[in-house]
Amino acid sequence: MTGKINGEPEVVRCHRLIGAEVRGIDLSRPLADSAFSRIYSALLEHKVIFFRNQHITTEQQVEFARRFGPLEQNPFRPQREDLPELQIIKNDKDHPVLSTDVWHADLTFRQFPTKFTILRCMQIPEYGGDTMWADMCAAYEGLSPKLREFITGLTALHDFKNFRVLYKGDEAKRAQLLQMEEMFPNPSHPVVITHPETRQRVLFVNRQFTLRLEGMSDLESRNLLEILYQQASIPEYQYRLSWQPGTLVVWDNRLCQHYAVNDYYPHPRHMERVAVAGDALPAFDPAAKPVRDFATIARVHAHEGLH
Ligand SMILES: O=C(O)CCC(=O)C(=O)O
Ligand SMILES: [Fe+2]
Repeated sequence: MTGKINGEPEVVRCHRLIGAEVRGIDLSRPLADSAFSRIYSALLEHKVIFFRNQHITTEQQVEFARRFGPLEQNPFRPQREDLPELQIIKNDKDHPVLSTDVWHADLTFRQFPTKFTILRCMQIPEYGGDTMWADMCAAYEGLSPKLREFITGLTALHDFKNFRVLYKGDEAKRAQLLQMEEMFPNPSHPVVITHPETRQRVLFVNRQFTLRLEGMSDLESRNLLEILYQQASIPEYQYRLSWQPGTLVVWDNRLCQHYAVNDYYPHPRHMERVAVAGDALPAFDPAAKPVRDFATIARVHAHEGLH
């Protein structure tokens, strides 16, 4: 990186619960540790943060992403050969959206699901193509106390479900699928996790990758999961962003889920994506005290009886 070092960022809240804009930062220039640490705490506080007008190189995006931790590779997305940590999400007439239009946290079919995702817009479609995020702390806190108590301690199996369509066809494809199944045997994750840094409780099941609740019948699991999935669809818990080329977003997959709105086909939309590898997900800890009472607003909202 060259040029004048960045000053301190300005963080502008965009929503009561989730989403903030980081201003005054040019990611093509050096970023002091103090400025990065302000960005990192904004990420934990707002769950998803965005920067406008970052007309940077792919390498600069990767370099910025590495500040958040070691990067992971995504087994199901096209990558740049010389830079396997980079995934290219390019949709057009011949490449319809694959499964990003379902609420999810990234790669929960892994034993250690993705921690952070760093996504940058290269090309916007003629219209549409927004992305939405849902606050999964509010999703948890907005459940009735009885249901919160019931789901505490439950675990769920996860699977790369929708990506299985990539392996339809001949013998070779089936062999590849077997390999993927061996690489990603259905992990079991707590239904409610405690975020390792903020200590918030988070609802951690998602429609895209959760397979079933353990220790329950199929019918019970399906119906209870449906109630839990619906929490991500509550508008008050959501932030929706319209992209511009050069918009760069970072989110914490342990605090929120996302949904790429699929309303622009067949127009082209192009994004570059890098993700930070995760580690163990701590289960619900009854003694955990959120470092700040982030969730109060969600709880008050639920108690107003709106849902
Ligand atoms: O294309 C988008 O807006 C989001 C895609 C997505 O799900 C991801 O990058 O993890
Ligand atoms: Fe995703």
